[in-house]
Amino acid sequence: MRLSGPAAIAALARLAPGLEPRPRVAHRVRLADPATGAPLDDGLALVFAGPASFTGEDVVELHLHGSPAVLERLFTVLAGLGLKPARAGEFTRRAFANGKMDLTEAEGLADLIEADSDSQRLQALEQMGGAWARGIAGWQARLLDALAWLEAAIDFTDEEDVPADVAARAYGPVAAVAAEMAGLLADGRRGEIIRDGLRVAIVGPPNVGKSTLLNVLAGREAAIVSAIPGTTRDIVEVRLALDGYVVVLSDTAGLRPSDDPIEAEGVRRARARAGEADLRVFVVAPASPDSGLRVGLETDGLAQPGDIVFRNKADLGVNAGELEGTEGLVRLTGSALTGDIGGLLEALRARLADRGAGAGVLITRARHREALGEAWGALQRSLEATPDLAAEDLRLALRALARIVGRFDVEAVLDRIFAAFCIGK
Ligand SMILES: Nc1nc2c(ncn2[C@@H]2O[C@H](COP(=O)(O)OP(=O)(O)O)[C@@H](O)[C@H]2O)c(=O)[nH]1
Ligand SMILES: [Mg+2]
Repeated sequence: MRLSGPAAIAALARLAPGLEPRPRVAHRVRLADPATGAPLDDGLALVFAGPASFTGEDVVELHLHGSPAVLERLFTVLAGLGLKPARAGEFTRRAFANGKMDLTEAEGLADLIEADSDSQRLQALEQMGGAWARGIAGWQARLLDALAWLEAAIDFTDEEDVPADVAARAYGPVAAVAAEMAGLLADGRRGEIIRDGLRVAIVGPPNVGKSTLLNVLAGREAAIVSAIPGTTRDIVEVRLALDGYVVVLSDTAGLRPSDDPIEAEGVRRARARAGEADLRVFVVAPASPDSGLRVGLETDGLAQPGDIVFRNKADLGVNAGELEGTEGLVRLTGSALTGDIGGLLEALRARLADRGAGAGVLITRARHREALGEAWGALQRSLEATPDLAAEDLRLALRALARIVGRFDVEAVLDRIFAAFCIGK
């Protein structure tokens, strides 16, 4: 049990009278109800004096026998001492409020707690350790510097001690920062794939064996398989771990025109899911008319280079036929029924190695991508703009970056920088 706040250490003194805790040292304690002297539990107590604690406040950690009965008694006694139960995430929130971590580090912590693959764990540790925070602080410093030069150019061009080429000195660093951001944004969603999993959509005409294939990959009967076309209507999602990465497979309704409003909605969802996915596996089978498949792949623009075409039902011994207009696709042949899925797992592995690899800062959340995209857009605009408009764009970019880490006062830092200009005012 963790107590945080100005009353934490006093509360410990009430529970364990006579204890003289030294910070960061584990003390054996027999806790007792201060009102009655009745024993509560026998355990360890650790004190972290603020600000050198997780929340930045005084913190007491009690290592107890964590049964519901012990906790229930302790909660009651602590409530009697005027303490209240923490809400979800409140300790981290206080740590954020007290400047112990920024938003990206808090997100890293949350991701670490949730991590169920090794790559997720490593990425979360990196983010929790401030990789993003440092990267963004670096950009902010350079952009603020550029902004200061621009402001100087706007306000003080006739002053002697401001060089005439100040504006020129601003644009170079801005272009460099914009290029670095563009590099991060064009990362093939590596960080998000580690965090959220590689999203794979299984799509194709009805009755070709999509659901059977999903079940083989999942190792269980996750989706209903039947010989009746149009069985799958909703999206069936299965998460699986592959080589330390998470893969999220979606089985979808067979693509075909339908008058049945429910099936039509299923087809709409299937297309949407295929569009959002990182990788599409198009399943075809001998019985499916090739023309239907071509329409699906070309006209709708669902297929992207690197997608997989899985020619199923090879056990029937019938050639599924060549597919036209499918350049850049990986072709595999197999039988979901017999479980011989012809290198599909290896193809997924190759994709993970391709997308997941790489160290350093990676975008892990849509929130980051959105804000970073906004910052980049503003910087691009500023490069074409006159100093006064460029300065406004730089402020926009700085504000977008500030949203990612959750704090930052542009004006305050500008004041500090301007103070160094010695303009004499
Ligand atoms: N012979 C053969 N039949 C298959 C194979 N895969 C699926 N099927 C059968 O094809 C029918 C449709 O399968 P299903 O997975 O429901 O197809 P979906 O509509 O694309 O999801 C079922 O009767 C399956 O047993 C395969 O590899 N070989
Ligand atoms: Mg199905």
